[in-house]
Amino acid sequence: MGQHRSIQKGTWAVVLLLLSLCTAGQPVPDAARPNIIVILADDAGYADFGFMGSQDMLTPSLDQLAKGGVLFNQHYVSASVCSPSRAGLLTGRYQQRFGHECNLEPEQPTAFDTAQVTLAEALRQQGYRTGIVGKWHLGDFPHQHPLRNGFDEFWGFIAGGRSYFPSKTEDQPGDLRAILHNYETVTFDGYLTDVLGEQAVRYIDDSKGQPFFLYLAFNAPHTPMEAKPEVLNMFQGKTQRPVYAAMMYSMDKAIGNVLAKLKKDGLLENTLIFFTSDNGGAHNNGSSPAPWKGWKGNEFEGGIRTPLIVSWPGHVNAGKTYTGIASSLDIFPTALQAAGTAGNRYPTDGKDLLPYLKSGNYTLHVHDELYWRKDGMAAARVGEYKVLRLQDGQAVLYNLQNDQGEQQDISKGEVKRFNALSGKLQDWEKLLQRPAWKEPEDWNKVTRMIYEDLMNNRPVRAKEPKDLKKKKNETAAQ
Ligand SMILES: [Ca+2]
Repeated sequence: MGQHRSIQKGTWAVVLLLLSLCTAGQPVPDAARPNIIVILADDAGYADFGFMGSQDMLTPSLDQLAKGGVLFNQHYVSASVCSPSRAGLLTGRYQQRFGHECNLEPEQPTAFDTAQVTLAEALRQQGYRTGIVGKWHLGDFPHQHPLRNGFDEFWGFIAGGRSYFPSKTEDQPGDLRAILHNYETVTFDGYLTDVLGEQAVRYIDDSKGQPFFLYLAFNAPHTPMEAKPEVLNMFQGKTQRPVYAAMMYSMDKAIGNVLAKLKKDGLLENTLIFFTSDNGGAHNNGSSPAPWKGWKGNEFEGGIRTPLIVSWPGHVNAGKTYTGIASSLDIFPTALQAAGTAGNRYPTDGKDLLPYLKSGNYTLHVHDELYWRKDGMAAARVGEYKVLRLQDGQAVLYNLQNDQGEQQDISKGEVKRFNALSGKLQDWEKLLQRPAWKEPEDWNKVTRMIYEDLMNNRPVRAKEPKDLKKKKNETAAQ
């Protein structure tokens, strides 16, 4: 009897064990664990997309994505240049909090602060497979490598830019522009933007059976301006900027291939997709800053305001425009919340967008206050007002509600408001670390000149350091 009982007990133990194994192996319901894809363009102009009304850019895949999701037209990135914007996006924190204020030159040992939790790290903790395809630009020391910062797989390059075609000089082991697959230098054939799309599709294929995070960081349409000849032909004579248009079209096509892959595998419904550009259009790639003032490198609207598409069929409405203020810092907590974890477990400056997307009131500001600073040049957006301030205290105040072009400085007429915003900006700066590195002095000088000229509504004297030299030579020749 006793023996019988213990056999019974043993049987139950096995059954319970099997049951518990079954439960442990059972995936969390699909809806709670969507795949997450963040797609980043590099230096694209705010309105240079079909879905933003462009007449000469062809972006049918992104237009489709926007149609199936929500378009934020008052979305800001956290920096006006590549590296700090990516540091903010991937951590969900104002990157100046950890010294990542300036753009990144090679060989900066204090670049990306690896103590920060990246979105990849946080999602990996939730059981996600994590991959980056494309441009890193967060540091080139071994500890700053994507695989040391939360990514399971890396196919791309470490530098801030590179040729779109295989290059004898760039595709060399040890060159920061060379393509790496994880730690190994690899070669590629054809046009890089196409290949990034192919690698993204391959990564999705390899991720079968596991929720995945894909950070697809294109270098298009950043310089060098290089298009595929057959795509360039499509745009010759049809636009003033055929190379840029061709590069945008190729990026859109690569994104289209990723979307087609998701559709084919039945994953589109269960994938949360974000698309934006890391900063506004640059002065040297054919992008247009319209309808804004400023461009990449400064904190007028043209440098920091980029369209954001959020797509998650069944969870996020289709074909809507969100006009309230949002930030690229919101991607981190939104993705984590969607992945079934509380986004606020991490010290983020962003906010979960999902409640705002479900609210039905798409005019609500997700942020009443947003702040920027690069190399001492800073800005604050508080409600409809925006202050921009240089190191020496020169500052302007705009009311964006009736002056979206930032033309009328009202700081003298609205002294109280000007002082309040300036005070808020200073309070925010108290939270920040000193920049862990600075930008080259000639760039700092040119950027300050650009601010002064734009603040005074006059033509800019220089857009990059080489313009200063040109000017000097012209003056000497006169
Ligand atoms: Ca950029």
